[in-house]
Amino acid sequence: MEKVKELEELQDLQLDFWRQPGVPEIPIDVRVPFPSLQAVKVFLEYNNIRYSILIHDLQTLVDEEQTEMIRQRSTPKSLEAFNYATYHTLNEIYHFMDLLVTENPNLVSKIQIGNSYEDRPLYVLKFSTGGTNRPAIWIDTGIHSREWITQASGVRFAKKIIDSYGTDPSLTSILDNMDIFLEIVTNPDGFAYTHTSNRMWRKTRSIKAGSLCVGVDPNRNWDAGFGGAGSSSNPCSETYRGPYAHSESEVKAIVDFVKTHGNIKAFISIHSYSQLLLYPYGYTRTPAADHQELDEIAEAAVAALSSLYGTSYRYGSIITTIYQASGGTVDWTYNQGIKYSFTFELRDSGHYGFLLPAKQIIPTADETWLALMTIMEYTKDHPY
Ligand code: 0X9
Ligand code: ZN
Repeated sequence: MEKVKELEELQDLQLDFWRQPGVPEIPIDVRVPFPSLQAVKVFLEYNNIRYSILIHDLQTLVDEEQTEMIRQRSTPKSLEAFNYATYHTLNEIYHFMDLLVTENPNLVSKIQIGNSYEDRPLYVLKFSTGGTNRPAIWIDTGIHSREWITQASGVRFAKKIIDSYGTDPSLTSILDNMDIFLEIVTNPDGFAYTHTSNRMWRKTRSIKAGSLCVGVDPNRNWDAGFGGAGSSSNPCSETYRGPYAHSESEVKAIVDFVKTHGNIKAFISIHSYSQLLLYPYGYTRTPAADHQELDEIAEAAVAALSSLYGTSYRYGSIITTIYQASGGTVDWTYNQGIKYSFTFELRDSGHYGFLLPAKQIIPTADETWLALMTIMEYTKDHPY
């Protein structure tokens, strides 16, 4: 573990840590550019570090994913014709949102909470059956742009909400008492870039004076232990925290929204991969005041998730379950008083990683939905 951290510091090898060094239960996954391959092998063997190769040729997988997306592409004129079993571009997801709103005007509306660094609109779907400023649940997907299974699942969640209202008593009761806000493409600049230029782009696309490197890790940019261990001050790092807390407009838009709304009771931020359900804290080992309760909810949510296809999830606080991460989303929301703050790492557990085959979109979203329902139902039944 300590040794691998040395590898991380060797910037000229251009390594991309898909999974950072952390707890011993979770392996470290790293993407190695071809020219660095020999050096990395020598390093691992010299230090007696065991390793195996998960993906021999990443470009082949990326190319296959692209071919399949193009083959499945269509411009649906109604939600009925929308294909949930393929990955979509930014514009296709924007189109989906418009169909959803047009066909369900009494249940869902689209609000804009700000603009991205490159001036794309930051859209949030608001599911509401009325009332004013009802207690609310927030769900975001895609804050890390390369985690495509999350935006694809977000699309599916939106459809689930619409289909479940009036048919599923539990979701119906939730929406009769609370609003749900869903931001599907939380990092649109990064997402567009994963489609046009670099499938493995994680960060925002903001430009820093004095550095050639682009982007900030939007899951290190929040004002919760900002600047602490488990985040980087180096603009070239994949975990670069940014020049100051909330420097990224994509983050600031959510911060402003949460503060202005003032009545958000559950906040769920969705990432991939590793199959985890996590709660605060990530920046400190001090347990959250509600640790016990959050742990019980997580246990129940993970059980519900597994009930569908047997997918196994681990759960716990961020710092004890994966690694220390400072400036993360849900640490900030928790410190703002949103007790039910959770973050997911969806499928898989390290076979395809970020390149999860499109065949797994529907099963992943559907099992995750059961965990979301558990958290939302609990939130509704435990007002605070
Ligand atoms: O390092 C991260 O930001 C998260 N892992 S990821 O591979 N999605 O980048 C883990 C940090 C804390 N966990 C979450 N907020 N999900
Ligand atoms: Zn992530």
